[in-house]
Amino acid sequence: MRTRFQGDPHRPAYHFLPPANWMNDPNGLIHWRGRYHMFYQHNPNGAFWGTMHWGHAASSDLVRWEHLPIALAPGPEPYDDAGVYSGIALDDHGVPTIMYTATSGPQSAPSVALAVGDQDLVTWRKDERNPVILPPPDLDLTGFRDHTAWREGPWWYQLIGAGIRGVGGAVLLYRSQDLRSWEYLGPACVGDAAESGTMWECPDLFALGGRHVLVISPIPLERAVYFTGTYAAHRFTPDGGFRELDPGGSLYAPQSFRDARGRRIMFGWLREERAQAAQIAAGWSGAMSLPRVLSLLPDGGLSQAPAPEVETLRQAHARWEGLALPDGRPVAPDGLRGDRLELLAVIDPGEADAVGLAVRAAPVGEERTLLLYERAAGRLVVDRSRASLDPDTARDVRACALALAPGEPLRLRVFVDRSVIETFANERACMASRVYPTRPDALGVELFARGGAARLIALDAWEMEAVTA
Ligand code: DQQ
Repeated sequence: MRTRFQGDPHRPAYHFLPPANWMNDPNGLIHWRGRYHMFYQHNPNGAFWGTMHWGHAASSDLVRWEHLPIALAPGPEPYDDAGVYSGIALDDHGVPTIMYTATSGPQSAPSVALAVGDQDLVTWRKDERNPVILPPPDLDLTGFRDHTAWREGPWWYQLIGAGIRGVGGAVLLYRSQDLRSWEYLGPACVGDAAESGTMWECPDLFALGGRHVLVISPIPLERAVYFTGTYAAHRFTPDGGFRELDPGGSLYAPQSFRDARGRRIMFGWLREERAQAAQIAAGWSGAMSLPRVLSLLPDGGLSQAPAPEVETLRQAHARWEGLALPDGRPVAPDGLRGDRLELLAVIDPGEADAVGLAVRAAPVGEERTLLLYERAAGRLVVDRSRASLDPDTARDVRACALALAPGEPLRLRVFVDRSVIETFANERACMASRVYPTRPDALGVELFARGGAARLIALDAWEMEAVTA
């Protein structure tokens, strides 16, 4: 595989991805006996969605992963012969247990199935009682799949993502004492289709900072969002409307878990944003976000920070301080180039309307991706309008809210990993996007200010270790 993908200019070098072929949702994230395990939706038959299996990898540091054998495959029993869809891994009193959406037949009829693993989480045995849950017959559902679960005393509780026809997305609540026989308790939360979509994929519910957070990937929004709220008496009551988790264009179907240190860590699938033919020709599709540690901000929003372990990938370092950023004249820090970088820029926006960074920039700007803070709009923008000369790649402008307080510098932390640009700003804004420059010299980094002069306080840049094959 090393030879096969060597020289592929788009294949990420330090964002997790399988040895080859298709990957989508992270599944069954669990910290088990000192190792992190990541399972993922995987098609071993090509770089396109289909014949869903569970791929598997393990790591002791969240960033260097060992690929392990495929954990779950469809069949041979009919209940999951159409695919082993997304799910979770649980510690059932020391017994590693997977719950997943089993799909069957040409219509991919969904149910819930269970498998039990060995202590290394390498081999899995499906339960004879499968399927253990069928969709509730009294609801007219547009979808029924994906899981999140937790324990309360003797009870396991589980939410399943769903859509109620003519109403909206929903999460359906179940409980069990043995993970095999489940009681349906009704919807724990139902959305309005016009606001939050017709079906909620990949629900994830967890307590954080004294609140509860419900993350969903609604159809047809094509991006993950979250509600904060209260979970009590079998109901999740949102504090208000949903907020954006990562509007960068790529991140979908995230899942989180609590590690042994009590951290709430999330990974999300970074979808390709180029033509399917290009994905198939490349022989791989999909990457995982960096591990993000979640916390709650004073305003109730979610803060996502790269796990400190990511810093262990840092190699050669350079630093620049105190550079003037004149209006409209980009500044290229001497010698700074690359497609495998971490950049940490602290910028005083001064009088400028907008300040930021260009990455994956070709010499005279034929291709480049901009990450910029726009003061008046109070937003962080990823501008891909000139990211690539290839018209079959995403070339749009995406934004998320970011208002700097008076005197607060912009702190942009940007991870450039070939086709992945993952940006974190001021501990409260976060966007992951995919870019596919065609020019081999699209390696430049520039700092810029528009509509007034600004000042770079400091820029740290690291080359990042290549850890994927
Ligand atoms: N992907 C899985 C589903 C889930 C969707 C199937 C989200 O379980 O709803 O591959 O990307």
